Amino acid sequence: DIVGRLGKDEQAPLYLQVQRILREAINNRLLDQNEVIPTERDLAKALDVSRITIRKAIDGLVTEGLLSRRHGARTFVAMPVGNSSLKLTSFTEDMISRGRKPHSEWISKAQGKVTPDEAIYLGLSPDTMVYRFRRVRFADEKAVALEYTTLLRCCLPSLECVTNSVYEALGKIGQRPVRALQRMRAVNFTCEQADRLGAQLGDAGFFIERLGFLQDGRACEFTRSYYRGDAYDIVAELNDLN
Ligand code: 16G
Repeated sequence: DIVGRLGKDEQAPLYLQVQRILREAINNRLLDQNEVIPTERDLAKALDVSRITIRKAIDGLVTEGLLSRRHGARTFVAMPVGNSSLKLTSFTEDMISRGRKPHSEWISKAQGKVTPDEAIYLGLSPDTMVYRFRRVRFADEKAVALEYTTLLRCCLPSLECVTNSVYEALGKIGQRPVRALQRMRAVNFTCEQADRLGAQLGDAGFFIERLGFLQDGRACEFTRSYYRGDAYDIVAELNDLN
């Protein structure tokens, strides 16, 4: 029984109240990932609102990526996209392994001398040349992450080598990072981040920084990623091997 109460004196429009109830049901695992949600008719009856209101609420949650209608007409609780373990994978690989279609929108692609910040993070001398990639990353047409990458220029012959996946381009010439240091923390999106991700100002997200190292020990990549909190999860495989 996922039905909560629609607040009689609540100011929010009914469809938003319905969304709140569905969100709570999903967060509290009353509805699990991949589970079919009750039909529009049943929800309308249980919550005593019109089917149009229910449909509007569900449409919104589908657009948000919380629900999915991919399997015919039935509506499911969507699986969050995320990396399947703390392996050194790329965004493209993460999404493909989740059965999602990765795609990027480029904000910019350029080269130049390192900034003081980049030089410090990557341990480089001030006149080292780097590439900079700024992208919004999508899974099945839904914006998942905003990503800023700085890469040592000597890792790739030209900017044009990168069309989709940076790691794929690096892998082709044996320059893919083999080890990385990663730091994650929670953030609330700024206006610009929210705009790029189709989210709201202040929405919760993951901020992940990755410093990638080549086989010879040199740092080659520094990436800052802002993942939508409602579209990504981080799953780690843990061993007690000592
Ligand atoms: C991931 C990495 C990022 C890397 C990118 C390459 C995290 C937190 N970050 O987003 O460091 O640059 O993948 O992706 O996982 P690509 O090969 O699809 O361009």
